[in-house]
Amino acid sequence: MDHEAEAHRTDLMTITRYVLNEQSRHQESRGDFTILLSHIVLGCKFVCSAVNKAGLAKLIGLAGETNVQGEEQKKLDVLSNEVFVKALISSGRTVSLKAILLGFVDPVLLIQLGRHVLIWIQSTSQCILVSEEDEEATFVDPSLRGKYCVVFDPLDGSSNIDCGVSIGTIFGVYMVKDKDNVTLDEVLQPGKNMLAAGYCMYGSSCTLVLSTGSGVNGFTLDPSLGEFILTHPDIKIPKKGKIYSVNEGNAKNWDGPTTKYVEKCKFPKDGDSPKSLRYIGSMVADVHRTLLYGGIFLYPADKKSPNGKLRVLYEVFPMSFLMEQAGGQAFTGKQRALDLVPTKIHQRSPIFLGSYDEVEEIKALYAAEENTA
Ligand code: AFP
Repeated sequence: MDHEAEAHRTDLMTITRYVLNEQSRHQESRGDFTILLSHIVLGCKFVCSAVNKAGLAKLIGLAGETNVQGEEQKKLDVLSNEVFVKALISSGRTVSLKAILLGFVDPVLLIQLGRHVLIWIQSTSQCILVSEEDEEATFVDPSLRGKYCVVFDPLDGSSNIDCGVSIGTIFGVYMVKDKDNVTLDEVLQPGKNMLAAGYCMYGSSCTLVLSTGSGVNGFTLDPSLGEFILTHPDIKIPKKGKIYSVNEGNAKNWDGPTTKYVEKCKFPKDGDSPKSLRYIGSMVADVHRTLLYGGIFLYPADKKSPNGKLRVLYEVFPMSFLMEQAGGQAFTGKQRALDLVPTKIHQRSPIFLGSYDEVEEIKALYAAEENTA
């Protein structure tokens, strides 16, 4: 890339311009997705700004603490949740939606629902909420239904907040099948039915990576403009990689194929060099590196957690969608991740995702184990 030329580029492709361009390719489109996305982007900008001043603004630490003025502190993940909930709500027809939504859910309760919140938001003012702690979905008035469902984790990797490590927001968007008959099944769909997915990483720069089903593009926030600018067009993951990324502290409880794969990364027998291990413990950051540099990210099942740790709807599916769109693969140990049909909104699944060839190796190890069983 010619960096000097880039620095003087005046024809800036902002994320909004990019999505509007995409929209113009679909004649039936009425701009609802663009509106929805602009609210997700706003949420990301707000969280980015809050993350950047977390220490200064006393946004780190436990929720429920009070500052010197006696005001209650909001922990960053609680604040992020609140911001996304409100940004998404306002992507509908704000006033009526708020009135209706608040009729169903007390706003304070809404903020306390926890970090993993699932939101359906329809551009014509319809909204259902489900939280990690609340197994039941909250449906808003059926007469106001629209067409999108958004699943998201507003601040993934939050155990890293207090030490300033990269964290992120993950989201996925579904289209409602039958807006006159909305049920939980709208999001209990295989990930391959997602319309769009992405993440925003709050790291040394703020990067939003998005796929609307035709490739993957990365946008970096220019703080002076307050705009996400296309900086990583048409991201393709390298076919092979030299990095593996896993919490090796769980190794004693892994199954055979995972153990064999990691052993091979460290002690290759085919004359290859050993792979490097990189593990941040923040899925957005680990997946972002994997997408750009190649390699594999794994959070396998183990004896203590037979379904792994990561949540299907708002961690596994969006990241698997992006990987496939970038030319990589995502596998659960049993099947293509995006073919999985979740039966619960907070379901977990083991996941192996990354470069095509690396995931092929894992698939072969699981197939071999199945054949010997
Ligand atoms: P936290 O949000 O609790 O920090 O968990 C982050 C996460 O869901 C995901 O972002 C990481 O990849 C994974 O968990 C890390 O899990 P381990 O700490 O068990 O390695």
